[in-house]
Amino acid sequence: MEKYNHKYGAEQIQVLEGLEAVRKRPGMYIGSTSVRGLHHMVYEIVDNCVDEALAGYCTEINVVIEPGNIISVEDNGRGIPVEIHPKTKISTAETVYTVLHAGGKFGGDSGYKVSGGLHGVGASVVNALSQWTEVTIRRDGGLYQMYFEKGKTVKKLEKIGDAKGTGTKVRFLADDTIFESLNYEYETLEKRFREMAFLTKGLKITIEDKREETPKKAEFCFEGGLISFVEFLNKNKEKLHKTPIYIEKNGDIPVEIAIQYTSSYSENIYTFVNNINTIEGGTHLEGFKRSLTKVFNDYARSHNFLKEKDNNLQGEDIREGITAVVSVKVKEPQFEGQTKTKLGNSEVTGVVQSMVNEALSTFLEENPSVAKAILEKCISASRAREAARKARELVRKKNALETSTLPGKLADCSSKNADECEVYIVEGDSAGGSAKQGRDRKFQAILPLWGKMLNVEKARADKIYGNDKLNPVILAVGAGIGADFDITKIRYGKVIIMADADVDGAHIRTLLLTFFFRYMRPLIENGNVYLAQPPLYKLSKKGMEDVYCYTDEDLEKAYKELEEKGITRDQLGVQRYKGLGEMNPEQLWETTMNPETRTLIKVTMDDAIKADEIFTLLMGDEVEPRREFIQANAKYVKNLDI
Ligand code: 0R9
Repeated sequence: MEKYNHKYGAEQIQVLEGLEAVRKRPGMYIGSTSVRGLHHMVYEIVDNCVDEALAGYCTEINVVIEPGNIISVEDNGRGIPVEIHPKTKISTAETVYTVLHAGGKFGGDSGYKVSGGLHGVGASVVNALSQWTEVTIRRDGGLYQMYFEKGKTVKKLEKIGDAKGTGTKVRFLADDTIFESLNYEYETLEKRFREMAFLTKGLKITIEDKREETPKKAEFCFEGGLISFVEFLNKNKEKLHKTPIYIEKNGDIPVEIAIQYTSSYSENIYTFVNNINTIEGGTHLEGFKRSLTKVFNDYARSHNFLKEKDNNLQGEDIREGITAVVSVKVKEPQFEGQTKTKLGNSEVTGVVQSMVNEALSTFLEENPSVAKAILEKCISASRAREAARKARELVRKKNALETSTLPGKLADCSSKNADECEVYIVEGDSAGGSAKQGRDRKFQAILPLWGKMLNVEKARADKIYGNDKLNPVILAVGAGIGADFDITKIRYGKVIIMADADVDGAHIRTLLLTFFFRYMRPLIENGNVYLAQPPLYKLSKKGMEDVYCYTDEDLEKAYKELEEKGITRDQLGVQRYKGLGEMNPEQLWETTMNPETRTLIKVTMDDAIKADEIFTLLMGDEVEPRREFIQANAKYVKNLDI
């Protein structure tokens, strides 16, 4: 690309300093330089297209991962304005790509930007953090193009031909000197775009991965919007009513909600503000929960489901088995909380609450059979809660009689400072034995689990308290479960699941993750749950230090590196670890438990949701999806357990 020579004026120098700041502190603008931040680059660009769709001008967005990890995003909106901007004296399009936060500031008449990634910083940040960016615009019958390198204009916007229709296409290559890796995960992008399509009724989003010989692609367009979202989330669950309850109001704060009850015992409420997933909830969730509790209690009283002597149903009773998506649009959202995903705007609570009060009570009056099915479940949940309280009391009394409230199998650590303490939940007694001997007993505790675990999908809280497999986990963590869970009481800052790298290990991991997701969710949200990574292989040779490999790719890499040192494959002894129990205490310490050398994977809500989905599928009542999943995944099983 030929360099474009032009002199910088005072405005432009300020611009370059702005983008230089982005390159100096990328984390501040894009969250992180890990693969998460890399994906945010794509979301930032796609968010601009969604804004155009929300303004009513764009119906289709096409995303392509091109070979070499180049991202291409195209929309069929109005096209970014091309005329010279009166303030910057350069084209509006170049302004948007070179001035920090310009998209919002220079936006034309719409002035109502609601979509937005976690950081909402826009095109100029993506431009600053890319090796190159190419922007092509179709507008007013012309085809325009401009080109940047590391945020600097290399080729100013110029008309390069004629064009039919309107739209914007952006291609960029993220800067590999800034991001840890440029390897986009197709599945992550696919999931996000599916979610975006659910949240913007009728908008078509396509994604295609052209990096492999056989490209992967998907197309999302949901005329049902949130109704389709809830149906998707419940696809493997037994529903209590056929069609989701749908509530929509387009006032000053537009609110859209879909609700469907299932026979499961879990509560799944997903909330969004301006299409951003508010994982930590906030005022919109608060308003929704308050209204649910009030409306169902009022209905239960007025229709004799609750007698005068009966206590009111509690919120948790009413939310058992619920799947709901709550989406609000707020002009100036305030995000709070640890991950800045909690809505703080207090005015939203009342708006959501009064809207749901009205719409839901009308729905229940008009659909008495649905109301009956839901209320019967709520009442049985309230009975189970009472039974759980009694079971909990029993466990507490029993523990008070015993000398210690900690489970017998737990080898605790000596430190009582939760921040530095960690508990390894280990599958099997023999691995537990090695872990106990190998650990640093000052800050590492070991809790061996054995035998068949309880299927949490088919059990309520009353069955979990007192269950001989899960109760030790509850007691060891020390913070209760369900509505009683109190994160300030956790006894360990890290709860580490250490299971074999085989099918049984995967099963126990899924079971425990699902249990944490359903009954100790703040533990995951707070980032306290980890997966240990035991090695899969050991390469050894006399006179050479053992080499541990954690994946098949690691093994190939190690072979290559050793070959470069003159050590051939047939000179090496290869041990494939079938289970943790095969490692002696020293090996287990060195490879999996020593904080200096181990690799821990922090479990995110995404992982837990995936575990929950798989678990619902494998353990739930619906047979057909389970059969489909097993058939589709049977081919992978041999790779899991060689
Ligand atoms: C492929 C990625 N697409 C975009 O980034 C994109 C931005 C954009 C846009 C407008 C239309 N389509 C777009 N696609 C637009 C917005 C407005 C007026 N005309 C066109 C407006 O906001 O009023 N723009 C986003 C910001 C800007 N345009 C603006 F600041 F230049 F106006």
